[in-house]
Amino acid sequence: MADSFSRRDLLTRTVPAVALAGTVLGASELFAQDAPPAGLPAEGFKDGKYVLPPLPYGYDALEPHIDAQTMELHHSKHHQAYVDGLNKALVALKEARAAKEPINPDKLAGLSRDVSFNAGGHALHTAFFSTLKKDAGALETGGPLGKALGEQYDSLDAFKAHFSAVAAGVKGSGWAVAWYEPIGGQIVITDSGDQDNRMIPGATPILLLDVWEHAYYLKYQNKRADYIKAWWNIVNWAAVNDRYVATRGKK
Ligand code: MN3
Repeated sequence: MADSFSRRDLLTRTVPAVALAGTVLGASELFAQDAPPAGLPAEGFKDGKYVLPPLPYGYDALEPHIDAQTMELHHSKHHQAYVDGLNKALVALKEARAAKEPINPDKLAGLSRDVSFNAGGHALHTAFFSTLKKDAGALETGGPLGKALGEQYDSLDAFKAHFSAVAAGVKGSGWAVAWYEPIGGQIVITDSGDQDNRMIPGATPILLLDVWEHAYYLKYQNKRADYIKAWWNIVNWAAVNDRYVATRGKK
């Protein structure tokens, strides 16, 4: 399982494309292609539908940094809900077209947002869970990602400080995401806005942190900064480096 998440051809590539696709009525045709636009790992879809990928570790594997109950709820309830919501919205859009009823703009807007929101949730959670591991070890500063961060942020510590500040500054629900932006070749950190807004079309998330309250509140309550600090202990840098190398190679 863990190996499959690091395979180049299975990496999440076009989350923004999914999000943007969800804003147009004809989006569901895109999802019928053999290769899903989300570039989700094979565990993320099956037989023309999106499915919940199993975690590559147990729910208690990230203790004490993230508790088992949070992991179980986050994966089996929250992530599952995004998968179900995405499938449901795509079917509803298809049925709306088939019915050939007068266009209801409010209904279409709602379904479009459902696709975008849930596709973002599915893709981001899949990538997030696949880049966590207890005792994963430090980033190799001489490796591809280590070198890039050193050149672009001066140091790994400076990058981490920047990323942590973005995560801490998320208003309401959202994510901090470090993207590889392919035109400028830069690693850019943004906050996601829920899980489908303020993304960078064409860019690939390589490191991401969910700061929705469901991701940490059972253990950390209002102390999001403590959660962010603890999370750095379980970043699977080898997996993050793999994501970076894979997407950079597609430039
Ligand atoms: Mn979440």
